[in-house]
Amino acid sequence: MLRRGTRRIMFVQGVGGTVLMSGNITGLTPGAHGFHVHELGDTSMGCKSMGSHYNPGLMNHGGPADPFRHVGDLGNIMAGEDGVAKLQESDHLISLSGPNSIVGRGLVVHQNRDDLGRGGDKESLRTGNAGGRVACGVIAWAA
Ligand SMILES: [Cu+2]
Ligand SMILES: [Zn+2]
Repeated sequence: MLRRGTRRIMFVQGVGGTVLMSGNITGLTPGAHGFHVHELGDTSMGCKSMGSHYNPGLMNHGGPADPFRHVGDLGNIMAGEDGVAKLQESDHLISLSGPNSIVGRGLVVHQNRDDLGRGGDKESLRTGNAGGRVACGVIAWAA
């Protein structure tokens, strides 16, 4: 769950293991914003203390459809002219239990578009050149 004001994202895991993500994030600039699970659910220094992309397999950065990627690489969310990103996505790699569990980790929205590892530079293979962190929350159990 990512919560800041009215922002809240729910993660639900289906029978086959696929995790469904749904919810709205408000107050963004229009356009694409990198969207990742980071390794730490630590907000002691705001979004900065959430560490790097969650990457238990020690892979390069990629996009959600890539066979090799950080577990936390969820691609981009798209905010409309009203600054609202309506999220309705699923992912097969993140999990709510087991070795790829995202519970207790950080969910981060970035300032810029994630280039999904195709930027052609070193930073692209680390962070997707998504820039600063504009919103974040700790993924936690909810009723
Ligand atoms: Cu990130
Ligand atoms: Zn990544």
